[in-house]
Amino acid sequence: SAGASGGDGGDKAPEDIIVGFAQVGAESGWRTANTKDVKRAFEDAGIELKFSDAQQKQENQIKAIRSYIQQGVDVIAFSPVVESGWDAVLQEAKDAGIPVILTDRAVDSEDESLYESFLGSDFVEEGNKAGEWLVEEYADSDDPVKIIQLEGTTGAAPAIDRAEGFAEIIKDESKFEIVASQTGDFTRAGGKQVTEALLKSNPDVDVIYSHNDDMGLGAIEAIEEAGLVPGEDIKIITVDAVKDGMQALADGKINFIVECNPLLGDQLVDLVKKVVAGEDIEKRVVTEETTFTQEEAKEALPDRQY
Ligand code: GYE
Repeated sequence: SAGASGGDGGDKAPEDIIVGFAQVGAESGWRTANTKDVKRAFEDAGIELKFSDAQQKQENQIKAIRSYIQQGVDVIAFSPVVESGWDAVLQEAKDAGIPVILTDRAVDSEDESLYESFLGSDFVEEGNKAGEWLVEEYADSDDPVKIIQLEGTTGAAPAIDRAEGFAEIIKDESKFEIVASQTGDFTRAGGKQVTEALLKSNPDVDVIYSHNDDMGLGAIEAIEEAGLVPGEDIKIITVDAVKDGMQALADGKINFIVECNPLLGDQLVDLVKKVVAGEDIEKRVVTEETTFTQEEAKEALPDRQY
């Protein structure tokens, strides 16, 4: 392929490769596990990793990417905080001959030559799985089911796709109604604050669908402070399956979790090596994931690493 296809030859030893990684931030347990795994994988591979944390701000990520271009790194990897607005900086990387690998989150650029590959989960599928559990859970009742949705960061691929995937499944049954949907920015504090406010305007809500565990954990605090029992008075579905989420699931406070795997480090290293060697890589690498019920969480918890 032309342009930023990487590789100044296939003979670069790992210790001669430099990768710049522009991380979203440290907003959630998922993110912490992801950062740790990426750092671990590059260290194991003996590849130098320059790491930056954008504190959930796109402008910081763009700055970090520009600085990696200036430093002439071999590969840039990043997890775009939002989907839009990357064309200019990606073009700069391409012009500099530096290949880019999207890690975890996607961009909406129409020109796919601006990046080599997108490694990460299928967020629409995750939303589907959340919806399917709900449909099954309420299969025997025709009563209305009122849902509050806690959205991830506005404009982020996982927020857009998890909403879409969920809506796709529940739309066929009129008893399901999303009575309120607001962003909690993927943080525990955000989830708590939004739930507190939305419980006041929707005291009869049945279900909370949260785009990640952390916001769901915040919602649990708000529900308990309102004198209600999470998992019983209000059912909770989340996405991620980090340890704190799994613990709450095992404790009966969350009802169902769709897994999103943060351990992308080894796959990223693999893609980096191939790109540097000038090999063709797949444009889309999807991570494999499962789901957990309360019983399954109890079984999985002792071995859960993150
Ligand atoms: O689900 C959430 C994190 O992009 C898949 O970002 C990731 C999401 C993850 O803040 O917890």
